[in-house]
Amino acid sequence: MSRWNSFNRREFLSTAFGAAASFSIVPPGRRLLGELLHPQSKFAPLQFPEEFIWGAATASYQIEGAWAEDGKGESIWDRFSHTPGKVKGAATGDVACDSYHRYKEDVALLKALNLTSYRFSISWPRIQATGSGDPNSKGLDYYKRLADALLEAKIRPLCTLYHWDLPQKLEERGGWPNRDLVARFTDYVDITVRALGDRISHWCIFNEPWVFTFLGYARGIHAPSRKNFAECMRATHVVNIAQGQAFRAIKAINSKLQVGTAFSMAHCQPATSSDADRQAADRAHALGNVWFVHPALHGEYPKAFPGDNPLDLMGVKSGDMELCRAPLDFLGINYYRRQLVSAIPPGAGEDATGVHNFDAHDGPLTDFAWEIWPDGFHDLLMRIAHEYKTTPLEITENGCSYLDCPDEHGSIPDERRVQFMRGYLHGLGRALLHGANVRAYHHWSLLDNFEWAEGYAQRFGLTYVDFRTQKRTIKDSGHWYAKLASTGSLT
Ligand code: IFM
Repeated sequence: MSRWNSFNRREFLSTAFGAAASFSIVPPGRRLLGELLHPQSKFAPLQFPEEFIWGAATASYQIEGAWAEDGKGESIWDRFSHTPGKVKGAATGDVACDSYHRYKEDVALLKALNLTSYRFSISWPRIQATGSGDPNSKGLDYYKRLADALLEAKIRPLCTLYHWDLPQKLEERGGWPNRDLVARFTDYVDITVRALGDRISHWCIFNEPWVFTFLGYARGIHAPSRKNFAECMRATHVVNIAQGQAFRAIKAINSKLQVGTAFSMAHCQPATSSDADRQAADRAHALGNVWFVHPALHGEYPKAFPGDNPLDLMGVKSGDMELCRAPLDFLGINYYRRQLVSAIPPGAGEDATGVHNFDAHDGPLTDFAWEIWPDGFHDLLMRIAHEYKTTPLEITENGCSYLDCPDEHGSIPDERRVQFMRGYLHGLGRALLHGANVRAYHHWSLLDNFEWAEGYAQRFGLTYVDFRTQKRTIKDSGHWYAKLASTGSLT
């Protein structure tokens, strides 16, 4: 077991009051705590706890490239991006940031940024080209080398087992709506964790299960590009069972391994104060935020439909909910957006929830037109901390896309990203003060990279990547974040 075990066992912010107590305030004119909690003072300097973990995140398909190298099979994202018309600018992840070959350079970047955690993902078709059968040792060796380089640099590897690159062959056998995927996925997880569990102690089973089921199977704007609500709902149930079974498979290998999932979450705010909109916002929270949390922690689906949840449509069988149960060691939260929610008459498809939710646009917008509203982050964290009291939280992603380029000196002055981070980290800091048990923050992303259907048209990196030369340059925001990571002082 790696040296990170002692790190894991540290008492971070074990209770709500402990969190507040260990969270000290830089004395700007010796303000009182009450004064700091006052909304007027929310941008006062804050000191994060010494043990707080600062990190950055990426994902295999978005950075690795080497799409057909060393025995890697085709994934649904290879197929999607190679299909004309699916991705902006006909972009693909064939090369992306070429991190498969440049991972040492990327670990050096993390080190230069003073980060102590790196969230990355494993490409399933690198380990099993067709999604089943014997492992590809070259694929496993790549991730061993990456994990070793991180440990050498004293950076905690936080590894996601599935960040959307399903082996294409499994999609051809029905994809996530097919219950057979549970056994296939559990087998892949077992192989991978047996090979890497001596080096990697922290695991995320899935990245954003809502996103890959709904955008992939209901809306068709992500791979595998299907548009069928019933299939999507079945996929959500299969993913929930797979999460439970993968959790047990990992714990059977080593019960000390720390296992969670990175869930996409938005702050769901009723569009008006009417009862109908409030109830709709609760349903949006149930389906969009905790549809994959509640079955794991409580063995049941949260109420997301005006009538009963459509368990038959989802293919729920007797005994399934016990399979979904998994006492996750932490909840990963990927937070980007606030949504306004209003009630509509329930219809078919996604409308069956009787919810109309849309991105709020009251605050300033990033270059991706996503609203900047740090209070939403604070409020969502407080809600999750309240609803799932005892489970520690890690921010597994948060970030923004700005298209700033190198200036005449070769620097990337991305002041807007600095302001974004300052705002969101204040929101996070206030959540800690208010008792939320959050122990880590990972910025999305370490590098500008392949942004799914947007191709390379969005830049989320702390590091600028020139995709013609693969030259990496730390942006001004990266330098700012490096200082925060080394001091814990948010000024
Ligand atoms: O790039 C994605 C990532 O893969 C999952 N979370 C959101 C990011 C920004 O869209």
